[in-house]
Amino acid sequence: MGAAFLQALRACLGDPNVLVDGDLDAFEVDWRKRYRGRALAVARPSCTAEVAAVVRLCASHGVPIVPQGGNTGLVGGGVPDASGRQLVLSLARMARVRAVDADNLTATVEAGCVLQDVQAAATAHGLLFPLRLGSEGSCTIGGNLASNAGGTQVLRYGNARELCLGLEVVTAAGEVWDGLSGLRKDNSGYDLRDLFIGSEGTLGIITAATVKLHPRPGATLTALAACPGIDAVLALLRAARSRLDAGLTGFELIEGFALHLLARHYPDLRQPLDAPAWAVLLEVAAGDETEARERLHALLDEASAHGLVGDAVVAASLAQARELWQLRESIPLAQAREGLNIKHDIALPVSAIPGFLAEVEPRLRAEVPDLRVVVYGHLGDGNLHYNLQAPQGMPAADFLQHHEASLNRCVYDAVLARGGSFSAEHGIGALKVAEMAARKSPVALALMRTIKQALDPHGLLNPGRVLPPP
Ligand code: FAD
Ligand code: 2HG
Ligand code: ZN
Repeated sequence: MGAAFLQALRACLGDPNVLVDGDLDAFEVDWRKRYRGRALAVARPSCTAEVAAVVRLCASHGVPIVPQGGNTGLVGGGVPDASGRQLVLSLARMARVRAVDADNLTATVEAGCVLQDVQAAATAHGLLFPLRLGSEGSCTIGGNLASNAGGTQVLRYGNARELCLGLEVVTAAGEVWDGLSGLRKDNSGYDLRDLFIGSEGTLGIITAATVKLHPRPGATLTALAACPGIDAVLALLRAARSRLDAGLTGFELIEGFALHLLARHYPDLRQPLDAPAWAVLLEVAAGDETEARERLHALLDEASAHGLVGDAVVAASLAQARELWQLRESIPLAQAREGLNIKHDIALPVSAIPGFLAEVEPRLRAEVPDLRVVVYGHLGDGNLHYNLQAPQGMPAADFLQHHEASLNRCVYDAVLARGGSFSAEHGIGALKVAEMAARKSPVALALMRTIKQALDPHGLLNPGRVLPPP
Protein backbone atom coordinates (compact mmCIF):
# COMPACT_ATOMS: atom_id res chain seq x y z
CA MET A 1 0.00 0.00 0.00
CA GLY A 2 2.79 2.44 1.01
CA ALA A 3 4.62 1.97 -2.30
CA ALA A 4 1.49 2.46 -4.42
CA PHE A 5 0.59 5.57 -2.45
CA LEU A 6 4.05 7.07 -2.83
CA GLN A 7 4.09 6.32 -6.54
CA ALA A 8 0.75 8.07 -7.00
CA LEU A 9 1.96 10.98 -4.87
CA ARG A 10 5.07 11.37 -7.02
CA ALA A 11 2.95 11.27 -10.16
CA CYS A 12 0.86 14.08 -8.69
CA LEU A 13 3.62 16.40 -7.38
CA GLY A 14 6.76 15.34 -9.22
CA ASP A 15 9.65 13.43 -7.58
CA PRO A 16 11.45 16.44 -6.04
CA ASN A 17 8.31 17.41 -4.12
CA VAL A 18 7.87 14.10 -2.35
CA LEU A 19 10.58 13.71 0.29
CA VAL A 20 11.16 10.29 1.82
CA ASP A 21 14.90 9.90 2.24
CA GLY A 22 17.64 11.91 3.84
CA ASP A 23 17.48 14.28 6.74
CA LEU A 24 13.84 15.16 7.37
CA ASP A 25 14.43 16.63 10.86
CA ALA A 26 13.17 20.04 9.72
CA PHE A 27 9.74 18.44 9.16
CA GLU A 28 9.77 15.70 11.82
CA VAL A 29 11.10 17.54 14.87
CA ASP A 30 9.29 20.48 16.45
CA TRP A 31 10.94 23.84 17.22
CA ARG A 32 11.39 23.02 20.90
CA LYS A 33 12.80 19.56 20.08
CA ARG A 34 10.25 18.05 22.37
CA TYR A 35 8.48 15.98 19.67
CA ARG A 36 10.45 13.80 17.31
CA GLY A 37 8.29 11.87 14.83
CA ARG A 38 8.75 9.85 11.66
CA ALA A 39 6.86 10.74 8.48
CA LEU A 40 5.68 8.36 5.77
CA ALA A 41 6.78 11.17 3.44
CA VAL A 42 6.75 14.95 3.10
CA ALA A 43 4.53 16.29 0.29
CA ARG A 44 5.23 19.78 -1.04
CA PRO A 45 2.37 20.91 -3.30
CA SER A 46 2.66 24.21 -5.18
CA CYS A 47 -1.01 25.15 -5.61
CA THR A 48 -4.49 24.57 -4.23
CA ALA A 49 -5.37 22.01 -6.91
CA GLU A 50 -2.33 19.95 -5.93
CA VAL A 51 -3.28 20.14 -2.23
CA ALA A 52 -6.76 18.91 -3.14
CA ALA A 53 -5.33 16.07 -5.23
CA VAL A 54 -3.01 15.00 -2.39
CA VAL A 55 -5.88 15.04 0.10
CA ARG A 56 -8.04 12.92 -2.23
CA LEU A 57 -5.18 10.48 -2.62
CA CYS A 58 -4.75 10.28 1.15
CA ALA A 59 -8.50 9.74 1.56
CA SER A 60 -8.48 6.86 -0.89
CA HIS A 61 -5.44 5.22 0.75
CA GLY A 62 -6.43 6.01 4.35
CA VAL A 63 -3.26 8.02 4.96
CA PRO A 64 -3.39 10.53 7.86
CA ILE A 65 -2.21 14.06 7.06
CA VAL A 66 -0.25 16.50 9.24
CA PRO A 67 -0.41 19.98 7.69
CA GLN A 68 2.72 22.02 8.29
CA GLY A 69 3.66 25.65 7.72
CA GLY A 70 6.87 27.04 9.25
CA ASN A 71 7.04 24.37 11.99
CA THR A 72 7.45 27.00 14.69
CA GLY A 73 4.45 25.77 16.71
CA LEU A 74 5.07 25.26 20.42
CA VAL A 75 2.57 22.48 21.16
CA GLY A 76 3.73 19.67 18.88
CA GLY A 77 0.77 19.95 16.50
CA GLY A 78 2.66 20.25 13.22
CA VAL A 79 4.98 17.24 13.29
CA PRO A 80 4.06 13.59 12.64
CA ASP A 81 3.82 10.95 15.35
CA ALA A 82 6.32 8.09 15.58
CA SER A 83 4.23 5.59 13.56
CA GLY A 84 5.82 6.38 10.18
CA ARG A 85 2.27 6.33 8.72
CA GLN A 86 1.48 10.06 8.64
CA LEU A 87 2.09 12.30 5.63
CA VAL A 88 3.48 15.74 6.36
CA LEU A 89 1.76 18.17 3.99
CA SER A 90 4.05 21.19 3.81
CA LEU A 91 2.47 24.40 2.51
CA ALA A 92 5.88 26.11 2.22
CA ARG A 93 5.87 26.26 -1.58
CA MET A 94 2.52 28.04 -1.65
CA ALA A 95 3.93 31.45 -0.78
CA ARG A 96 2.45 33.89 -3.30
CA VAL A 97 0.83 37.18 -2.44
CA ARG A 98 -2.16 36.90 -4.76
CA ALA A 99 -3.50 40.44 -4.40
CA VAL A 100 -3.45 43.57 -2.28
CA ASP A 101 -6.59 45.73 -2.39
CA ALA A 102 -5.49 48.98 -0.78
CA ASP A 103 -8.92 50.62 -0.92
CA ASN A 104 -10.56 47.60 0.69
CA LEU A 105 -7.66 47.30 3.18
CA THR A 106 -7.15 43.61 2.40
CA ALA A 107 -4.48 41.24 1.12
CA THR A 108 -5.04 37.77 -0.26
CA VAL A 109 -2.08 35.51 0.38
CA GLU A 110 -1.29 31.83 0.07
CA ALA A 111 -1.02 29.76 3.22
CA GLY A 112 2.73 29.20 3.01
CA CYS A 113 3.49 32.92 2.85
CA VAL A 114 5.91 33.70 5.68
CA LEU A 115 4.39 36.21 8.09
CA GLN A 116 7.21 38.69 7.50
CA ASP A 117 6.41 38.61 3.76
CA VAL A 118 2.74 39.36 4.43
CA GLN A 119 3.85 42.31 6.58
CA ALA A 120 6.20 43.45 3.77
CA ALA A 121 3.43 43.23 1.17
CA ALA A 122 1.29 45.54 3.31
CA THR A 123 4.21 47.93 3.88
CA ALA A 124 4.83 48.09 0.13
CA HIS A 125 1.33 49.61 -0.17
CA GLY A 126 1.87 52.01 2.74
CA LEU A 127 -0.30 49.80 4.96
CA LEU A 128 0.14 47.63 8.04
CA PHE A 129 -0.51 43.95 8.68
CA PRO A 130 -0.28 44.06 12.45
CA LEU A 131 0.20 40.40 13.41
CA ARG A 132 3.63 40.37 15.08
CA LEU A 133 5.35 37.33 16.59
CA GLY A 134 8.94 36.53 17.54
CA SER A 135 8.79 33.73 14.96
CA GLU A 136 7.61 36.00 12.12
CA GLY A 137 10.68 35.28 9.97
CA SER A 138 9.71 31.59 9.73
CA CYS A 139 6.05 31.05 10.62
CA THR A 140 3.43 31.13 7.86
CA ILE A 141 0.07 32.83 7.64
CA GLY A 142 -1.59 29.40 7.24
CA GLY A 143 -0.01 28.26 10.52
CA ASN A 144 -0.90 31.57 12.18
CA LEU A 145 -4.55 31.13 11.25
CA ALA A 146 -4.64 27.39 11.97
CA SER A 147 -3.37 28.15 15.49
CA ASN A 148 -5.11 31.53 15.86
CA ALA A 149 -1.80 33.10 16.84
CA GLY A 150 -1.62 36.12 19.11
CA GLY A 151 1.66 37.96 19.60
CA THR A 152 2.52 41.44 20.74
CA GLN A 153 -0.10 43.69 19.12
CA VAL A 154 -3.28 41.87 20.11
CA LEU A 155 -4.41 44.50 22.60
CA ARG A 156 -4.71 46.99 19.73
CA TYR A 157 -5.42 44.90 16.60
CA GLY A 158 -6.68 41.51 17.82
CA ASN A 159 -5.36 38.01 17.23
CA ALA A 160 -5.11 36.17 13.89
CA ARG A 161 -8.85 35.41 13.90
CA GLU A 162 -9.71 39.08 14.12
CA LEU A 163 -7.35 39.86 11.26
CA CYS A 164 -8.90 37.38 8.84
CA LEU A 165 -11.87 38.05 6.57
CA GLY A 166 -11.82 35.04 4.28
CA LEU A 167 -10.27 31.63 3.72
CA GLU A 168 -9.71 29.10 1.00
CA VAL A 169 -9.74 25.59 2.45
CA VAL A 170 -9.28 22.07 1.11
CA THR A 171 -11.72 19.83 2.94
CA ALA A 172 -11.06 16.29 4.17
CA ALA A 173 -12.82 15.01 1.03
CA GLY A 174 -10.41 16.95 -1.17
CA GLU A 175 -12.91 19.61 -2.23
CA VAL A 176 -11.99 23.30 -2.36
CA TRP A 177 -14.09 25.76 -0.36
CA ASP A 178 -13.50 29.22 -1.81
CA GLY A 179 -14.36 31.58 1.01
CA LEU A 180 -11.83 34.25 0.05
CA SER A 181 -14.12 37.12 0.78
CA GLY A 182 -12.85 40.56 1.70
CA LEU A 183 -16.21 41.62 3.12
CA ARG A 184 -16.54 43.17 6.57
CA LYS A 185 -20.16 42.15 6.68
CA ASP A 186 -21.59 38.82 5.56
CA ASN A 187 -24.26 37.13 7.65
CA SER A 188 -25.21 34.55 5.05
CA GLY A 189 -25.27 31.42 7.20
CA TYR A 190 -22.86 29.76 9.62
CA ASP A 191 -19.38 31.24 9.81
CA LEU A 192 -17.24 28.53 8.21
CA ARG A 193 -14.15 30.71 8.33
CA ASP A 194 -14.24 30.85 12.11
CA LEU A 195 -14.54 27.06 12.31
CA PHE A 196 -11.27 26.56 10.46
CA ILE A 197 -9.37 29.33 12.26
CA GLY A 198 -7.78 27.82 15.37
CA SER A 199 -8.62 24.24 14.34
CA GLU A 200 -4.90 23.37 14.08
CA GLY A 201 -5.20 21.37 10.89
CA THR A 202 -7.87 19.01 12.25
CA LEU A 203 -10.82 20.23 10.15
CA GLY A 204 -9.33 21.30 6.81
CA ILE A 205 -6.18 22.52 5.06
CA ILE A 206 -5.99 26.29 4.75
CA THR A 207 -4.53 27.11 1.32
CA ALA A 208 -5.06 30.89 1.20
CA ALA A 209 -6.49 33.74 3.25
CA THR A 210 -7.80 37.25 2.82
CA VAL A 211 -6.48 39.29 5.72
CA LYS A 212 -7.29 42.74 7.05
CA LEU A 213 -4.80 45.54 6.64
CA HIS A 214 -4.69 48.75 8.65
CA PRO A 215 -3.42 52.26 8.00
CA ARG A 216 0.16 52.64 9.24
CA PRO A 217 0.41 54.89 12.28
CA GLY A 218 2.39 58.07 11.63
CA ALA A 219 4.92 57.09 14.30
CA THR A 220 5.49 54.43 16.93
CA LEU A 221 7.65 54.75 19.99
CA THR A 222 8.97 52.05 22.31
CA ALA A 223 10.02 52.24 25.95
CA LEU A 224 11.24 49.83 28.59
CA ALA A 225 10.26 50.65 32.14
CA ALA A 226 11.17 49.07 35.48
CA CYS A 227 8.32 48.44 37.91
CA PRO A 228 8.70 47.54 41.58
CA GLY A 229 5.95 44.89 41.65
CA ILE A 230 3.08 43.33 39.75
CA ASP A 231 0.52 45.67 41.31
CA ALA A 232 2.52 48.62 39.95
CA VAL A 233 2.56 46.94 36.52
CA LEU A 234 -1.23 46.67 36.55
CA ALA A 235 -1.60 50.28 37.66
CA LEU A 236 0.72 51.29 34.80
CA LEU A 237 -1.46 49.34 32.35
CA ARG A 238 -4.55 51.10 33.67
CA ALA A 239 -2.89 54.50 33.28
CA ALA A 240 -1.57 53.63 29.80
CA ARG A 241 -5.03 52.56 28.67
CA SER A 242 -6.74 55.64 29.95
CA ARG A 243 -4.09 58.06 28.65
CA LEU A 244 -3.37 56.40 25.30
CA ASP A 245 -6.51 54.42 24.46
CA ALA A 246 -6.03 52.98 20.95
CA GLY A 247 -2.56 54.56 20.88
CA LEU A 248 -1.32 51.78 23.16
CA THR A 249 -0.11 49.08 20.74
CA GLY A 250 2.07 46.95 23.00
CA PHE A 251 2.30 46.18 26.71
CA GLU A 252 4.66 43.29 27.35
CA LEU A 253 5.59 42.02 30.79
CA ILE A 254 9.07 40.69 31.61
CA GLU A 255 9.98 39.41 35.06
CA GLY A 256 13.53 39.90 36.34
CA PHE A 257 14.61 36.26 36.03
CA ALA A 258 13.80 36.27 32.30
CA LEU A 259 16.22 39.19 31.91
CA HIS A 260 18.81 37.23 33.87
CA LEU A 261 18.46 34.29 31.43
CA LEU A 262 18.86 36.72 28.53
CA ALA A 263 22.06 38.08 30.05
CA ARG A 264 23.40 34.55 30.43
CA HIS A 265 22.61 33.33 26.91
CA TYR A 266 22.68 36.57 24.93
CA PRO A 267 25.36 38.65 26.66
CA ASP A 268 25.66 40.86 23.57
CA LEU A 269 22.09 42.13 23.92
CA ARG A 270 22.27 45.46 25.73
CA GLN A 271 20.11 45.56 28.85
CA PRO A 272 19.36 49.19 29.64
CA LEU A 273 17.78 48.64 33.07
CA ASP A 274 19.67 47.60 36.18
CA ALA A 275 18.23 44.22 37.23
CA PRO A 276 14.60 45.34 37.70
CA ALA A 277 12.11 43.16 39.59
CA TRP A 278 9.67 43.58 36.71
CA ALA A 279 9.97 45.35 33.38
CA VAL A 280 7.34 46.48 30.92
CA LEU A 281 7.93 46.99 27.22
CA LEU A 282 5.50 49.64 26.01
CA GLU A 283 4.73 50.63 22.45
CA VAL A 284 2.79 53.74 21.59
CA ALA A 285 1.43 54.83 18.22
CA ALA A 286 0.49 58.40 17.29
CA GLY A 287 0.05 60.73 14.33
CA ASP A 288 3.68 61.83 14.40
CA GLU A 289 6.80 61.35 16.48
CA THR A 290 6.43 64.52 18.53
CA GLU A 291 2.95 63.51 19.61
CA ALA A 292 4.10 59.96 20.39
CA ARG A 293 6.99 61.28 22.53
CA GLU A 294 4.79 63.75 24.38
CA ARG A 295 2.18 61.12 25.18
CA LEU A 296 4.67 58.48 26.25
CA HIS A 297 6.71 60.87 28.41
CA ALA A 298 3.54 62.22 30.04
CA LEU A 299 2.52 58.66 30.92
CA LEU A 300 5.95 57.72 32.29
CA ASP A 301 6.26 60.96 34.29
CA GLU A 302 2.88 60.42 35.88
CA ALA A 303 3.66 56.75 36.60
CA SER A 304 7.00 57.69 38.10
CA ALA A 305 5.41 60.36 40.32
CA HIS A 306 3.11 57.65 41.69
CA GLY A 307 5.97 55.21 42.29
CA LEU A 308 4.79 52.82 39.59
CA VAL A 309 7.93 53.15 37.49
CA GLY A 310 11.58 53.47 38.49
CA ASP A 311 14.11 53.58 35.68
CA ALA A 312 12.79 53.90 32.16
CA VAL A 313 14.33 54.24 28.72
CA VAL A 314 12.56 55.59 25.68
CA ALA A 315 14.06 54.51 22.35
CA ALA A 316 15.77 57.43 20.65
CA SER A 317 15.78 55.79 17.23
CA LEU A 318 14.22 52.93 15.29
CA ALA A 319 17.40 50.93 15.85
CA GLN A 320 17.03 51.34 19.60
CA ALA A 321 13.38 50.38 19.43
CA ARG A 322 14.41 47.23 17.56
CA GLU A 323 16.97 46.46 20.27
CA LEU A 324 14.31 46.69 22.96
CA TRP A 325 11.99 44.41 21.03
CA GLN A 326 14.84 42.01 20.40
CA LEU A 327 15.30 41.67 24.14
CA ARG A 328 11.68 40.71 24.57
CA GLU A 329 11.58 38.39 21.58
CA SER A 330 14.74 36.56 22.58
CA ILE A 331 13.29 35.24 25.83
CA PRO A 332 11.92 31.99 24.30
CA LEU A 333 15.33 31.46 22.66
CA ALA A 334 17.16 32.04 25.95
CA GLN A 335 14.83 29.59 27.66
CA ALA A 336 15.47 27.01 24.95
CA ARG A 337 19.22 27.42 25.47
CA GLU A 338 18.78 26.97 29.21
CA GLY A 339 17.07 23.61 28.57
CA LEU A 340 13.67 22.07 27.87
CA ASN A 341 11.10 23.69 30.13
CA ILE A 342 7.45 23.33 31.04
CA LYS A 343 5.46 25.92 29.15
CA HIS A 344 2.20 27.37 30.44
CA ASP A 345 0.62 29.69 27.91
CA ILE A 346 -2.23 30.86 30.11
CA ALA A 347 -4.96 33.50 29.90
CA LEU A 348 -6.45 35.18 32.94
CA PRO A 349 -8.60 38.21 33.57
CA VAL A 350 -5.93 40.90 33.98
CA SER A 351 -7.36 41.73 37.41
CA ALA A 352 -6.72 38.14 38.59
CA ILE A 353 -3.02 38.08 37.72
CA PRO A 354 -1.53 39.40 41.02
CA GLY A 355 -3.58 36.89 43.04
CA PHE A 356 -2.58 34.07 40.71
CA LEU A 357 1.12 34.89 40.98
CA ALA A 358 1.01 35.23 44.76
CA GLU A 359 -0.79 31.92 45.23
CA VAL A 360 0.89 29.65 42.73
CA GLU A 361 4.61 30.17 43.10
CA PRO A 362 4.79 29.08 46.77
CA ARG A 363 2.74 25.98 45.90
CA LEU A 364 5.08 25.06 43.08
CA ARG A 365 8.11 25.58 45.29
CA ALA A 366 6.60 23.34 47.92
CA GLU A 367 6.91 20.56 45.37
CA VAL A 368 10.20 21.58 43.70
CA PRO A 369 12.05 23.91 46.08
CA ASP A 370 14.63 25.32 43.67
CA LEU A 371 12.28 25.61 40.73
CA ARG A 372 13.04 28.54 38.41
CA VAL A 373 9.92 30.39 37.31
CA VAL A 374 10.15 32.44 34.12
CA VAL A 375 7.25 34.88 33.79
CA TYR A 376 6.64 37.10 30.80
CA GLY A 377 3.99 37.68 28.19
CA HIS A 378 1.33 39.82 26.68
CA LEU A 379 0.00 41.41 29.84
CA GLY A 380 -2.31 43.75 27.96
CA ASP A 381 -4.24 40.63 26.87
CA GLY A 382 -4.03 38.86 30.24
CA ASN A 383 -1.76 36.28 28.57
CA LEU A 384 1.17 35.06 30.66
CA HIS A 385 3.94 32.73 29.60
CA TYR A 386 4.35 31.13 33.00
CA ASN A 387 7.20 28.81 32.19
CA LEU A 388 9.00 26.50 34.59
CA GLN A 389 12.67 25.74 34.24
CA ALA A 390 14.28 22.84 36.11
CA PRO A 391 16.31 23.68 39.21
CA GLN A 392 19.92 24.41 38.32
CA GLY A 393 21.71 21.10 37.86
CA MET A 394 18.59 18.93 37.48
CA PRO A 395 18.48 17.31 34.01
CA ALA A 396 15.48 18.66 32.10
CA ALA A 397 14.33 15.14 31.17
CA ASP A 398 14.13 14.14 34.86
CA PHE A 399 12.37 17.38 35.70
CA LEU A 400 9.68 16.78 33.08
CA GLN A 401 9.29 13.11 33.88
CA HIS A 402 8.87 13.55 37.62
CA HIS A 403 7.21 16.93 37.94
CA GLU A 404 5.41 18.00 34.77
CA ALA A 405 2.03 16.42 35.58
CA SER A 406 1.82 17.72 39.14
CA LEU A 407 3.14 21.22 38.33
CA ASN A 408 0.66 21.45 35.45
CA ARG A 409 -2.15 20.45 37.79
CA CYS A 410 -1.20 23.14 40.28
CA VAL A 411 -0.94 25.88 37.62
CA TYR A 412 -4.06 24.95 35.67
CA ASP A 413 -6.21 24.44 38.80
CA ALA A 414 -5.38 28.01 39.82
CA VAL A 415 -5.94 29.32 36.27
CA LEU A 416 -9.34 27.68 35.89
CA ALA A 417 -10.44 28.67 39.38
CA ARG A 418 -10.04 32.28 38.19
CA GLY A 419 -11.97 31.79 34.95
CA GLY A 420 -8.81 31.50 32.83
CA SER A 421 -7.66 29.27 30.00
CA PHE A 422 -4.86 26.69 29.77
CA SER A 423 -4.16 27.76 26.19
CA ALA A 424 -4.16 31.46 25.40
CA GLU A 425 -2.46 31.60 22.00
CA HIS A 426 -0.31 28.53 21.22
CA GLY A 427 -3.16 26.04 20.84
CA ILE A 428 -3.55 22.44 21.99
CA GLY A 429 -1.55 20.38 19.47
CA ALA A 430 -0.35 17.15 21.03
CA LEU A 431 0.91 18.80 24.23
CA LYS A 432 -2.40 19.70 25.81
CA VAL A 433 -4.75 16.96 24.62
CA ALA A 434 -4.88 15.51 28.14
CA GLU A 435 -5.86 18.93 29.50
CA MET A 436 -8.70 19.05 26.98
CA ALA A 437 -9.96 15.69 28.26
CA ALA A 438 -9.64 16.71 31.89
CA ARG A 439 -10.68 20.33 31.81
CA LYS A 440 -13.05 21.10 28.93
CA SER A 441 -16.71 20.60 29.71
CA PRO A 442 -18.28 17.39 28.36
CA VAL A 443 -20.76 19.55 26.44
CA ALA A 444 -17.99 21.52 24.73
CA LEU A 445 -16.07 18.34 23.91
CA ALA A 446 -19.19 16.66 22.49
CA LEU A 447 -19.93 19.68 20.28
CA MET A 448 -16.33 19.72 19.04
CA ARG A 449 -16.46 15.99 18.28
CA THR A 450 -19.69 16.47 16.33
CA ILE A 451 -18.00 19.13 14.21
CA LYS A 452 -14.91 16.96 13.71
CA GLN A 453 -17.05 13.96 12.69
CA ALA A 454 -19.01 16.07 10.19
CA LEU A 455 -15.96 17.64 8.55
CA ASP A 456 -13.46 14.78 8.79
CA PRO A 457 -15.51 11.57 9.16
CA HIS A 458 -12.52 9.27 8.64
CA GLY A 459 -10.31 11.14 11.09
CA LEU A 460 -7.45 11.67 8.64
CA LEU A 461 -6.72 15.35 9.36
CA ASN A 462 -4.07 15.74 12.07
CA PRO A 463 -5.35 12.83 14.17
CA GLY A 464 -4.51 12.82 17.86
CA ARG A 465 -4.24 16.60 17.95
CA VAL A 466 -6.63 18.96 19.77
CA LEU A 467 -9.37 16.43 20.59
CA PRO A 468 -8.83 13.58 23.04
CA PRO A 469 -10.01 10.14 21.89
CA PRO A 470 -13.66 9.57 22.86
P1 FAD B 1 3.25 25.18 12.22
O1 FAD B 1 4.09 25.11 13.44
O2 FAD B 1 3.80 24.57 11.00
O3 FAD B 1 1.82 24.53 12.53
C1 FAD B 1 1.06 24.92 13.64
C2 FAD B 1 -0.29 24.18 13.62
O4 FAD B 1 -1.06 24.60 12.51
C3 FAD B 1 -0.15 22.67 13.44
O5 FAD B 1 -1.19 22.04 14.12
C4 FAD B 1 -0.31 22.46 11.95
O6 FAD B 1 -0.79 21.17 11.64
C5 FAD B 1 -1.31 23.54 11.60
N1 FAD B 1 -1.16 24.11 10.26
C6 FAD B 1 -0.07 24.75 9.76
N2 FAD B 1 -0.34 25.22 8.53
C7 FAD B 1 -1.61 24.86 8.25
C8 FAD B 1 -2.46 25.06 7.13
N3 FAD B 1 -2.06 25.72 6.07
N4 FAD B 1 -3.72 24.55 7.18
C9 FAD B 1 -4.14 23.88 8.28
N5 FAD B 1 -3.38 23.66 9.35
C10 FAD B 1 -2.13 24.15 9.35
N6 FAD B 1 2.67 32.11 18.91
C11 FAD B 1 1.83 33.08 19.31
O7 FAD B 1 0.60 32.90 19.23
N7 FAD B 1 2.30 34.27 19.80
C12 FAD B 1 3.62 34.53 19.89
O8 FAD B 1 4.02 35.60 20.35
C13 FAD B 1 4.54 33.53 19.46
N8 FAD B 1 5.86 33.74 19.50
C14 FAD B 1 6.71 32.74 19.13
C15 FAD B 1 8.08 32.96 19.23
C16 FAD B 1 8.96 31.96 18.88
C17 FAD B 1 10.44 32.21 18.98
C18 FAD B 1 8.48 30.71 18.41
C19 FAD B 1 9.42 29.61 18.00
C20 FAD B 1 7.12 30.49 18.32
C21 FAD B 1 6.22 31.49 18.67
N9 FAD B 1 4.84 31.30 18.58
C22 FAD B 1 3.99 32.30 18.97
C23 FAD B 1 4.30 30.01 18.13
C24 FAD B 1 4.19 29.85 16.59
O9 FAD B 1 5.12 30.64 15.92
C25 FAD B 1 2.80 30.17 16.12
O10 FAD B 1 1.90 29.22 16.65
C26 FAD B 1 2.63 30.21 14.60
O11 FAD B 1 1.34 30.68 14.32
C27 FAD B 1 2.82 28.86 13.93
O12 FAD B 1 2.94 29.05 12.53
P2 FAD B 1 3.67 27.96 11.63
O13 FAD B 1 3.53 28.34 10.22
O14 FAD B 1 5.07 27.76 12.11
O15 FAD B 1 2.80 26.67 11.94
C1 2HG C 1 6.25 34.73 23.08
O1 2HG C 1 5.37 35.49 23.47
C2 2HG C 1 5.86 33.41 22.50
O2 2HG C 1 7.45 35.05 23.08
C3 2HG C 1 6.64 32.23 23.06
O3 2HG C 1 4.50 33.19 22.60
C4 2HG C 1 6.35 31.96 24.50
O4 2HG C 1 8.10 30.35 24.53
C5 2HG C 1 7.10 30.79 25.09
O5 2HG C 1 6.69 30.31 26.15
ZN1 ZN D 1 3.39 34.82 23.38
